Parts: sequence; structure tokens; C-alpha cells
Amino acid sequence: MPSIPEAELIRLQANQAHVRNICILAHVDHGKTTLSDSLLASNGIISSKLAGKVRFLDSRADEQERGITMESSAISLYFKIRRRVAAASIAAAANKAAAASATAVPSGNVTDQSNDTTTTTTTTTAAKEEDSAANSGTSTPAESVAEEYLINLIDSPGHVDFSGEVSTASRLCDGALVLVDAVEGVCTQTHTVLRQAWKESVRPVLVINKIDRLITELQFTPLEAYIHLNKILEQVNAVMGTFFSENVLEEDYRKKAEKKKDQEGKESTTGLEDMFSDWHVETQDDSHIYFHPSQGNVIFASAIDGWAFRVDQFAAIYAQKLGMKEGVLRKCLWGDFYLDPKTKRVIGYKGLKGRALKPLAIHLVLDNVWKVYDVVVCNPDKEMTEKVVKSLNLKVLPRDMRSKDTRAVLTTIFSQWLPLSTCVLLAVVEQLPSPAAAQKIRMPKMLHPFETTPPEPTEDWEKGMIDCDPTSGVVAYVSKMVSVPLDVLPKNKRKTLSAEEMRQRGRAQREQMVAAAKSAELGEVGVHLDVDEVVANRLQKEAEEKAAADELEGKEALIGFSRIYSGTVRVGQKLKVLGPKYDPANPTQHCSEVTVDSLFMIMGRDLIGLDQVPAGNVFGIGGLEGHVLKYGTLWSAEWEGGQNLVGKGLETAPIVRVALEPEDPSQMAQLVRGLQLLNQADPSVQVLTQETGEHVILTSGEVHLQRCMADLRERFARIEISMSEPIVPFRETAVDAPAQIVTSSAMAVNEAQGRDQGEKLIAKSETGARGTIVATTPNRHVRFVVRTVPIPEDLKKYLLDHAEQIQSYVEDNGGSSNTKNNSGAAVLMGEVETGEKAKAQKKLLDELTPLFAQAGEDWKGREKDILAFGPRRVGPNLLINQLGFDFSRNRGNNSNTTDAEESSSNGGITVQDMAESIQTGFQIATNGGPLCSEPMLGMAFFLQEIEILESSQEVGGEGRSKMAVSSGQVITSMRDACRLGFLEWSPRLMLAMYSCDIQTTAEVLGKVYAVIARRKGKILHEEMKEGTPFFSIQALLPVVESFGFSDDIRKRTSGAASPQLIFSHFEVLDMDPFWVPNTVEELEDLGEKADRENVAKKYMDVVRKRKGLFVEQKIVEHAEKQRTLRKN
Ligand SMILES: Nc1nc2c(ncn2[C@@H]2O[C@H](COP(=O)(O)OP(=O)(O)OP(=O)(O)O)[C@@H](O)[C@H]2O)c(=O)[nH]1
Ligand SMILES: [Mg+2]
Repeated sequence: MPSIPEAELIRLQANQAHVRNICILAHVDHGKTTLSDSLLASNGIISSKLAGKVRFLDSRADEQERGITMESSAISLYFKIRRRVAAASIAAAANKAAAASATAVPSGNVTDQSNDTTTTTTTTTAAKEEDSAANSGTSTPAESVAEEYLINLIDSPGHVDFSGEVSTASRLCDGALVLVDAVEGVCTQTHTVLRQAWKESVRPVLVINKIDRLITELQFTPLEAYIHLNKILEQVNAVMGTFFSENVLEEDYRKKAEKKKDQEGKESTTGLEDMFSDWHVETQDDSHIYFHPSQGNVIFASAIDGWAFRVDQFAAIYAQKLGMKEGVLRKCLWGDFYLDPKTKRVIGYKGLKGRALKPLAIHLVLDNVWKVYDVVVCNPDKEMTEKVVKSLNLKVLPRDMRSKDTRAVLTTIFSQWLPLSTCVLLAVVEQLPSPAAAQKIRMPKMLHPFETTPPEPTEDWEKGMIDCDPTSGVVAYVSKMVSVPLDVLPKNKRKTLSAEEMRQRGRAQREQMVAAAKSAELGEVGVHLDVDEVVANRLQKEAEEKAAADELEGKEALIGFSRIYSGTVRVGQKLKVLGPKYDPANPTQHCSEVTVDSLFMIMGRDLIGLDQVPAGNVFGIGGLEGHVLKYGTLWSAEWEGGQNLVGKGLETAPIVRVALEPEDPSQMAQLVRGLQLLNQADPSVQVLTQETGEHVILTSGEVHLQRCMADLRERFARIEISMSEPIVPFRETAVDAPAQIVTSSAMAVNEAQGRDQGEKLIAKSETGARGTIVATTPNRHVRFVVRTVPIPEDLKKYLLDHAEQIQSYVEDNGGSSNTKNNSGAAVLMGEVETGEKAKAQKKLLDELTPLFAQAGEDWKGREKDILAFGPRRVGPNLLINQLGFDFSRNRGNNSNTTDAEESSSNGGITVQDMAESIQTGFQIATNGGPLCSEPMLGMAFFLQEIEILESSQEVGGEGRSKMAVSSGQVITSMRDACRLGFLEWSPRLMLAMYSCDIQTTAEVLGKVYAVIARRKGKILHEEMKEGTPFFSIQALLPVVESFGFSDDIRKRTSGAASPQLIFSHFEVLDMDPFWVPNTVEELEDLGEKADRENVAKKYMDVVRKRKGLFVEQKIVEHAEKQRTLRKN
């Protein structure tokens, strides 16, 4: 099949109604890349024989090796349909969709169950005819019209480590093909991608792939398969249903809140109405969101065998044969509809009257597909195969039929009967919206995410975006920066000469030589080229080309992967770039100007240079390097202001952290440059430089880490890099368990023990409750009492679950409170502000109140006294003011000082001056606990007393300078007091846990369990997938134990199971890291150290060692001299 000329594709970009931007989304390994192969083959990009085998879009070596996609790739495809317009009824053209599906029918059916040989010849135009591009030369019926489409396709990775790429892809697209493996059904990532599509208002088409597995692997009968497929449809629709109801409830809540607000203004009187309206959730029509074969939004496919169909294709064949209207039959082809053999009419379930008839879907659709598999693969029978081929009206070359490879025969038959690309591309064209249609719905949602009914657009840019207007100003969104080798750029590409060009070149050269020879013969003077010179010239030219190419080799350029919503972007145009933090209220910040350097159409690894791109297309843009880090918005330079289009994706939290250094220390600069490039090119990696100067990258999982390392080594830094062991985060917490005998190691660990001349400055309070610590600064100016308490479960859960809310609240408040009181404190101290912030604060307080009340007497009502969250001002630990007076205000701000306060403020330093230091101490302590300097989780610190001791009551300059010293000392004292208080309880380590989903067969179940158990995982749930021999297991696995887990499981089960690991939460390891055997039995059983038993200690020591903290270790274990017992 000839490949499509670039000019065709470029021409189509401008024809908005005929452009589709789509992505393929699915769980890992459900066949996305395999499916895209067939689509590429239809454009002649790869040979159709190789489709389904090469996985062309997995162009990286590691992708091919591992068999999973790691980076999304884009490609633009051309698709041409010939629609038959019946000469008599041009009106049919109005009903385009119906006409289209009428033409897109397969050329026949296989067998009719009632008599084995019937074929239909009703549909004369073979699928080939509408097949993309294939038939530019074929003669067409006079009534047919050709329609051409440009389909910008993005293949996304399904592995959970790369879910960031899914958000990128869905942001750029208007429609999605959501694949589901017919055997595995709905998996975790299927759920995630459906949610992402829903959130972005991307319209999905469901593709149930790998149907061949039901036939050859599970050996289902058509009936069993039908039931199974219905179950999958139900599962997917259930997922869609939950999104819908979430939306409805949310909207309802919002409406009610608005109504309530209105009524509050009007002094509501209608109590009864309120009562009822609470019960009333508006019913909304949700039929459009579900998948059903009769709606045309479900494709059944086998990507590997290259076929796919929608039931309406069969409706077109059978309509005439059964004497039914096609539209009617299409509605009955899936569901409880049967063909009455006597009356030849379609009847419903009721009409069955006890007869055992097959549903139409089996009778007319599945049986046919099964039949082909049966005669070709399951029970190969040459004769029958030929019969079937004949009955299908297909033309298969005898050579192909004789092939020993049954799969090849199958592919050949199907490629003519139910070609995958035609079916899928037709569904895309019919079911998924054009950019203009999609933007009408998507843009208002994107611009006003919190409003039920977005306001009418008023600004030019808003109108431009909603109308997808190519004549308006430019608005585009750059969703990621892709790194491409410089030699791929069109301007650098060595032009590959076509055969004709080469011939011409040769001819010219020969003529030159002849001319040279002639002129030499004639003894002409003047410009004189001899033969050698001509050859030398050519060689030199080639050498120059090669040198230029060599110079480019290995260099990378960054290209912005973008979607244009409005206007037309042109090379050389000036545009504004708005960074992700751009705020329209502050239009000069995070905004810079760029000149568009180049524009590209992305064709997998190849790029086609463009001069301009009109609204509604996905494209690549050069010249953003240094202006856009990972994503950003491009805005017409003529327009004032701008709008930030950066959305929130579903990136998995980066959890795996490694430190990197070059093997050769002199290559540090390359590493740093490489890391910069990596940081730009991959939205979900984080690159940091630690306080220690180490370069650290954070990735979302092991596979992601491996890809990043491969990228660094081979593309970005191009040096050898050594990598530390993965650094896994822990958390420290304490529980209310009986106090352990604090062992010597605990004491050693506790660097908090400040001793001064034999006197403890920071010590346990003799009288206070557990966890109470009295601390005095070393200069004895400040004394305070702080009590540490583990936060009760419910409250802790709330804090963890609402981290985002707390963060946005604290961030919002940070700025304003800093101006008011420079301590930045009083997070919830009832600062009355108006507007959104006050509302958010009130909401937070309202939600915290019952939780604090439940937590016990000490806690009741204290939610108003929260001084800070920690660590980093937002974490799940609390600093609570129990002093009884407002501690956070600056003196200047305080008009209503209390007695207690006055007594301690003697005109000199006041306790309030220490507020910031106390908080800093708290932040430091919660950021690094006493066990192994990892962040604390779920600890509360009640500040009970604070006083400035007599000796510091000096006024004037001296007092002030003392204050500076004191505040420094308060920080360390507070830090140490918090840590010591923490150790007063029973300290525990918390392990980061992955939730792990594994699909496996019953035979290897035992092995999977063994691997999980050995790695200290826990099985949460195990379920047999109904109707299949597959088990789905859910487990929790500590991240520290997870390295190599996937490989381990794959090896042990010979590839039958592959797990998906997603970071889930931190879990307490219920084991005291300081525990040592005490009783006689324990000592006997476990030995003196029992370090093998104490996993918590083992983890703690590893971290301490890494951080260079003290580790109690007996280095010499057996000090006796080695003796040789037997002497010769
Ligand atoms: N039996 C069968 N196998 C298939 C089919 N489609 C794909 N496969 C196989 O499934 C495996 C995964 O296919 P891919 O196309 O790489 O899957 P993917 O969804 O792109 O995977 P990721 O990109 O890693 O998420 C390959 O071994 C394919 O050969 C199908 O229709 N039938
Ligand atoms: Mg893939």
C-alpha cells in the first residue's frame, strides 16, 4: 500500500470538520500498540503483514525489549471513506451516519445457521472500497462521494508508572478508544483511564480486544462468549455510572448550597419545601454515557489477528436478507432478541415461549466469527476453509490459502472480511467529535471547572476557543516537552532521493563528464572540469553532508507537544508563553515571549515540517526551550492577559528516589545538563539536589526509574552514571503501647539528650502525663513545657485525606498572615477574612470540631488553637496551643493581652517573640523524627507552658541581642523536646506500601503467594474471575521490599502474572525498633541481639547508615582468637 503524501495530510489539517484527535487508552498490555499497528498499516507506514507484530509505535529499544509502552507517541493518519449516495434518494445523505455504516459493511457473511451455505450478495461494495487510501485508483460507482479525514492518534502507555502520560494524552484529544482485554476485563488502569477521560470530557469508544483469546485460549462457545462479553459491558457501564452519579450528586449539592444562600438572604419561611428538597435528587438522563453495541460505540476486536467489527456492519448484511429495516435490526442485534424460525420475525424474550433460541447476536454475529476460527485454526480443514472464503465472497490468493501458518491464513481472511482499520477509523469518524464540536463542550468546562452552567463567553479568546476559530488569536496548550534527536528534524534530515532523482543526478553527472571530456579533447580554454574533478566534487559534497550529520548525532532538541484551540500558529510568529503558575491577576509574572521557530506534524519518531497549524490540531512546536519547562499555555501576543490552561493530571506520587553520580567525577556537568533535559522531557519525574549536594531523581516506580536511567545514559547525558540503592521513604509515628524498657540504643539514638553540667535541660516531666517534656534553653532564658500525644485514628485519617485542602488553605493564608504577623502562625486562629478563604477556613474548622471532640477531653475545642501543621507547614502533625492565651500574635498586634501574657512580658522580650522559633523547632522535629530522621506522621504537640526566665528581663539593645540567641536556642530545644516526647511513647516505623493488583491463573497462584509472602506482603482480597480460569489478587506490599518484585513474579510464574504497583499509603510496622529480647525464653530463642527478628530495627539502621547517623553495632562479634581444634 503506498504511503500517503505529506501534502495530503497537511491540506486536511485546515478542514476542521474532517479532523479527529484521539488517543488510545487502556490497562497495561490490553493491546493498544498492537491495535495502532493495523491503523498504521492502512496508511502504508508499515506492511500489513507485519501489523500486530512489530508494535511500530514502541520505537524505543527498551519498549520493544520489555514489550510495554513507556512513552506516548503520536501519529497522523489519513482515512478516506466512499459514501454511497443512492441516486434516487439524495435525502439519505442527510442521514449521514446511517449511510456511512451502510457502506462500511463487510462483503458478506460466513454461514447462515439454518442452512450452511447461504451467502448474501446484497452488499456489493466490499469493505476494501472504503478502506483508507487503498483504493485511490479504483473505479467508483457514480453515486459515491469520497470523504477524507485526518486522524491525529496518540498511543499512550498503560503501565501505572506512566499514568502521567495518560493525562497528557487525554488533555490533547477529543475522543478516546478505550481498550479492554476480553479475558481480563476491567482492570485498575481501565478504571483510571475512564475516569481521566470523563474528567477531561473526552468521548470514549469502547474496544473489547483480544476476542480471539476467548475462542482459542478459553475455548468458549459463542453463547459463553456472549454472556462473558455482556458481563464486561456491564462492568464498564457500572464504572461510567459511578462517574455520572458522582457528578449529579455534586451538582445537586452545589445547587442546594446556592439555593440555601439565596434563601438566607430572603429569610426563608418555607421549611416544608426545604425538607422535601433535601430528599430530591434531580433525575437526569444518563443513557448517552453508556456503551452498547447497538449505539455503535462498542467495537469487538482482535488486534493481533487484525479484525474488528461493530454489530451494525452485520445489520447491513442481514437487513435485506431478513426483510427488515436496517435501523431496526441494528437495535436488535445485541440483547434479548431472537429470530423466530417460523415467522422469520425478530421477537423479544417474551415471544420465546420456552423455546431455546439463540439471541441474534450469537446467531448472526458471533457464530460466524467462531466458524472462521474453527475451520482455520482450531480444527484446520482446507476444504471447509475454502468453502467459507467462497461464501464470504472474498478473493484470497491460492498461495495465501496454502500457507502452513494458520494464523497467516486467518489474518488474510479477516483483513478482507472485517478489516480492523476500517472498522476502527470509521467508528472514530462517526462516534467521536470533530475539534469544533468537542471544543464547544470541553472549553467551557476547562475554563470554568467549578460552574454548573458556564457563563456565556464574552472575551475574544473565549469565543475563539469555544468556536475553534482558526481566524482568531492563538491559544494553544503545550502538554509536554518531547526530546527528539536533532537529526530527525526535517531541516537536518539528509534528503533521501527518490529513484527518479537519483537517476537524474547520475544523468547530470554523466553529461558533465562527457562535456568535460569533450572540451578537453577540443582543447578549449576557460572553465575546465576534468573527470577526476567531477568525481572529487561529488565525494567532497558527500563528506560534507556526512560531517554535518555526524555533528548532529546524539544531540537532542526539545519539541512542545501541543494542541491548538484557537487561531492559526505560524512559523516566525511571536507568542506569549504562560507558565503553569501564571495567574491572570498578576499578568507579568510567569509569562515570557517566544518566536515560533518551527512547527511539525508528529509521525511517530518522524517529524514533518509545517508552515502553519490551524485551530483544532495536535502538533509539535520548536523554539520553546528555556521558556516552557514541562507544560504551559501559548497565547496570542496581541491579547492582553491570558488564561492558564494547565490542568491537574493523575500523576502517581513519585515514590522511588535514587541518588545519581557520574562514574567519572569530571563529567558532573554533563550529568547536570542531562538531568535538566530529563526534567523537561518527562512530566512525572522530579529532579532535586539535596542539601548534601547529591543529585536525586524521584520516579513513580521501578519501570519508570529504569526508563529514566536509560534516557539519561543514552540520550540526555550520554555518560556512565552510577545509581545509589533506591531510597525509600519511611514515616515515624508513636503508638500508645506499654512503655518498653528504653534500651541503651534508644538512648544513643536519642540525640535529643542535651546535657549540661550534669543537669538535664530537656527532660521528662516528673508530674505531667506521658509524653510531657520540660525544656530550658542552654542559656536558661526560656523554659517551656510541651506534651507529645499520638493523634487519634479518625483525626489522623482526616488530616491525611484532606492534605490537599489543608495545603491550599495554608498556602492561601501564608501570604496574608505573613503580612499581618510575621510569625506566619495562627493557621486556624480565627483570623476573620472575607471571601473564599474565610469559607475554606470555616469549613475546615467545622469538619475538625467533631473530630477533636471525639478525640478526648484534652482535645475538645482545641481545633481553634492549632498553631501549625507540620512538616513543611502542611503535614499530618499538629502543634497546638494549650497556653490559654493567644500565642501567635506579635506584640504590636496585641491589644487584648491576658494576665498570663503580661506577667511574662516585661517590656523586654515576650513569649510571643519565641512563637516563630517554637514553630520552626516543631517543623524541624516533624520533618525528621528521632528514629532515623524521617518525617513524623500523626503526632500532636501541645504547648503547655512557656516563660521567659528572670535573667533575661533586660531592656534595650542587649535584651534584643539576647533574644536573637534565645530564639536560636529555642528552635533546637523545641526540636529536641518534640523528639524526646515522641520517644516517651512507643515509637514505630511506618512503611510506604504499594497496593498491588495481580491477574493470574490458578496453576501459578501458589507461586504468586509465595513471592508475596517472602516480600512481607499481605493478601487483601482474592477473587476468581467468573467464567475464566483467572484469579485477581489484591495485595499490599512494602515499597522497600518491592524492588525486583515484578521480575521475580514474572520469572516464577513463567510470565503468567504481572503485577501493577501503585503507591497506596503508609502503614505502621507494629514492631518496636528498639525491642531486644529480655525474658529468658526470648533470649534463648532469639539470642542476645535478635536482629534477624527485628525488621523495624533493620530498616531503621539501613536508613541511619545511609544518612550517616549513629548506628549501634557490634562490629567485632566474636572476639576469641580463632583456634584450630585439631592439630596435626
Ligand atoms: N491474543 C491476542 N493477543 C493480543 C491482542 N492484541 C495484543 N495482544 C498481545 O498483547 C500483548 C500486549 O500488547 P501491546 O500492544 O504491547 O499492549 P499495550 O496495551 O500497548 O501495552 P502497554 O503499552 O505496555 O500498556 C502483546 O504480546 C500482544 O501480542 C489480541 O487481539 N489477541
Ligand atoms: Mg503499548
